[in-house]
Amino acid sequence: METTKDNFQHLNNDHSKVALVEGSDTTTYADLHNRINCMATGLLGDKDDLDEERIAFLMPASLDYVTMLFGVWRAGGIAVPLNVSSAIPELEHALTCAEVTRVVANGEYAEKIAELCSRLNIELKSVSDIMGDSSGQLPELSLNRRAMILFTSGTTNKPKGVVSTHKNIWAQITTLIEAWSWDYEDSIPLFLPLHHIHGIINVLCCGLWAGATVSLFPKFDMEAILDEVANHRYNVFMAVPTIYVKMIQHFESLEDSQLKAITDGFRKMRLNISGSAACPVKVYNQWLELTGQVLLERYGMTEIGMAISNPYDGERRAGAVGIPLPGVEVSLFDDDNNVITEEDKPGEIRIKGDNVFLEYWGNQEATEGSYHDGWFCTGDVAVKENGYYRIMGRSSVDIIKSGGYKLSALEIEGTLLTHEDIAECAVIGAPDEMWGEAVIAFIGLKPGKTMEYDVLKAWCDGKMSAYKIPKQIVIIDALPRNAMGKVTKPALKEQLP
Ligand code: MCA
Ligand code: AMP
Repeated sequence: METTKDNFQHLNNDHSKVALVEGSDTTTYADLHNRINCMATGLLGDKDDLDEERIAFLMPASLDYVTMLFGVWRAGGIAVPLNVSSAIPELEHALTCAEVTRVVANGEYAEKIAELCSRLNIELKSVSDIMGDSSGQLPELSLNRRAMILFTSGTTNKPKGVVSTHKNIWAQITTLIEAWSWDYEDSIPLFLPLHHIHGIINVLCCGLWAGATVSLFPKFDMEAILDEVANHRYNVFMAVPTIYVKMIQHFESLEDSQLKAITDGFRKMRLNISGSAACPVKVYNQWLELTGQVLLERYGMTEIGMAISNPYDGERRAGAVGIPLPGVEVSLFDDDNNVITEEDKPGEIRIKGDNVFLEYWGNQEATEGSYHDGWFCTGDVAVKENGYYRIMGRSSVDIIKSGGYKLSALEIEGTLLTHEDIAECAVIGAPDEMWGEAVIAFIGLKPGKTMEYDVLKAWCDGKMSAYKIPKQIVIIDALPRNAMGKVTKPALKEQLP
């Protein structure tokens, strides 16, 4: 039986290299390994195996987060990392959808979720409550076991729980280790949210698999991170396009000497990667001019990890996402489900491989609906040009990508419709230089009602994560609808102010 025991070879008793940096604290691979085993032992209590118990944790990037993720894995549980910036209704959906039985959180995060856990009858503990004093016997796990549930928005109202097995995670990591030449000497900052593949797999897991050093930041603290870049602390950098746009804007405010120190820090790196959303050619060119780095753009999705990437060695083409990663099968299909073999003809990207997720938790209908003839259907449309894939957009207008986050227009509409003055609404993503797309809500009010943007924004607070709150509202008499009564969102895009 293939088991998980050979994964993460550097996480062992004798490895004295620094695995994690958090402020002025460092943790070696050996210490991290021992801490993870103590956590796994504490989670097990008197059981031999957690048998896929769903254990959620609500914490930003930290030693505790890493201990929880790997501790749950080693004890045979399913890790459910929660979004630290979620509003309570969003956390409630995640906990109930994944049928979570235990939540782990410390300090302010424990306070935030305590009432909810008590209402849902879910045990809430801190890391120190659970951590065992020493490491006990841990189970041997087949690679086919379920390992993680991440939530992703789609063309349904509420986010779905994407279940990945240990084998999926293994495949998602090892393809990137090979394709991007991850190395023991690598050093990378991690400032992305840790409830998505980008931060969890591409940065944290790849870094620890390679034996590299990962520096943890609870959020994108631009000045602190750029200080470390100027000190030549890192040789690999991974971010969403919005972060590159923010840094380029920030550079304009710097003195020449400060700017030179930072751009030299980037220039000396071996790799800068952009992904999670389309990287505008303008940003690719600005980054090249400022830092000498040719951004490597890649394409992925929560359900599949990374699938297509520009090459590490070879031409990195602006505006394109490159070629299939090792072990990942990629094809384009037309509307009649025929494979497109010729170049320059757009079609839906479909994927096969060990990287592809197992199922949506508790939602067999959605799982079956996302496959066709054994191919996972991404809903993204691409074209192949001179051997490289270029993403053209998505087949659904109801999916918005903002700041690298995938948002469901339907979910935001569902919340807005609970406002007592709103009769109807439609949410769209409008092109935006900073965020890729910005959330705009077209709102039809009940008779005699008025609405100020700031009042609605304050009302949304606590009901949805900040990045979902519309950036702008447009009050409209009646939404445009087709003969079937469905709102025609493309017509709304034309009415954008
Ligand atoms: C925040 N704000 C926004 C957005 N986000 N406004 C519009 N659109 C948004 N998306 C607003 C806040 O409400 C606030 O407004 C102000 O901007 C500052 O917010 P803050 O959170 O401090 O901003 P930030 O820290 O600068 O965050 C921007 C960020 C962050 C660093 C780009 O959004 C981020 O980490 N994004 C990465 C997401 C990610 O990892 N995605 C990967 C998933 P006000 O001042 O008015 O209150 S995709 C994935 O995993 C797949 C597999 C893949 O391919 O990678
Ligand atoms: P998520 O579901 O949050 O994992 O987001 C996955 C989606 O992000 C994909 O289906 C694409 O629509 C989008 N995406 C990821 N990388 C890129 C990229 N390099 N260019 C364009 N879109 C991307």
